Amino acid sequence: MSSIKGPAPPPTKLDGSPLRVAIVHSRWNKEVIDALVTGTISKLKEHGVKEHNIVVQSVPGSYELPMACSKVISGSRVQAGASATDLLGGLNFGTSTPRSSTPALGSSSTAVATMPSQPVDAVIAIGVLIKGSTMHFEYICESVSHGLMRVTLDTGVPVIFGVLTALTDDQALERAGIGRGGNKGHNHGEDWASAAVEMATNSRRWT
Ligand code: DLZ
Repeated sequence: MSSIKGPAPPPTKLDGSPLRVAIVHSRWNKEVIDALVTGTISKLKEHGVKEHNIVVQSVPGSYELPMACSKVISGSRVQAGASATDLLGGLNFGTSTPRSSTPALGSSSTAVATMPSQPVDAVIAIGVLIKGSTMHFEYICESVSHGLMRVTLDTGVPVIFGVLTALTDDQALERAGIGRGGNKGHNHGEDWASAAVEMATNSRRWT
């Protein structure tokens, strides 16, 4: 029997061509993060978001996502930026240096760059939390979800909740479309991209 879960299609066709979208992702659980970020970028482009209007920023862990999203929205100076081209072309970042000399995504070496000053229409916060043997997971899940909602409501800019809160490695892998053992699952980054385009479009209409 097929599942009844998942998002229904939007009421109108999504057009991302006028939009500017930021992706802020953590670097914990990199294999899953990389798949989610790649799926998100591909779907944004499918919806017409132009590559130069996709801004990518990384932070150490999910706990740092709310602050980074807030800063990205306020256009403040941030630690590192990347274009979609850099990310897809080998998961590197750094817009101003040649690809061969840019550090890999997840590297401890970071370039300092200033976020472009144009406002973003939506931010997609991507993180992967996997439950361990302590209460760390619960505390981070709770603060990150509340923090991201607060940024959304305080700024009026949609912040999409792209944080997997998985109980096992397999749950995380399947939700990034890279599941093992016959069930690849579905890449939730695609859904987050669609939600970002829909909410950014709505938010332009609603103001
Ligand atoms: C410390 C920690 C742990 C245990 N697990 C995760 C995780 O599964 N996913 C994730 O994104 N981050 C994790 N972190 C790091 C915290 O989010 C944060 O970066 C550090 O506590 C520093 O503030």
